[in-house]
Amino acid sequence: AQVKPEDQIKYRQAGYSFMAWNMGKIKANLDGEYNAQQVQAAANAIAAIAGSGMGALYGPGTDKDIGNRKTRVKPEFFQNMEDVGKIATNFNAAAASLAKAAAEGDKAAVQKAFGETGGSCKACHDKYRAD
Ligand code: ASC
Repeated sequence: AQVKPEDQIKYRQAGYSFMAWNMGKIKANLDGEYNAQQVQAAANAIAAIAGSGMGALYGPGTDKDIGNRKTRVKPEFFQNMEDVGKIATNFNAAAASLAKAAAEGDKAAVQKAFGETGGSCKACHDKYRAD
């Protein structure tokens, strides 16, 4: 199915926003009282979205603002797809590790995988997101 460029941007932003909410919940659990069920639910949500094929939402026409949809993606993103692919693979692997650690209720492993997951978020932002 053909998804309009402005809708591709909308869906990818929705995915990142939903992951950010769940990252925040995991951080709150690591910083405060640890609720293994809540961490597992949040990690599963992140892993599912990370593994859902979001690369399909960076099609032609999604490199700049369109309609009333704004994007912060830099042109460099589309010029370095091999590097972007590596970051995405790292992100997906980290999110899968996070979900596995959460399922095992291993707080130390969650801490480590959470750091790796956030690190791969940041790696892409630093290179390919404006502001
Ligand atoms: C988050 C969030 C991000 C990443 C990033 C990690 O919770 O919203 O964009 O983690 O801050 O460095």
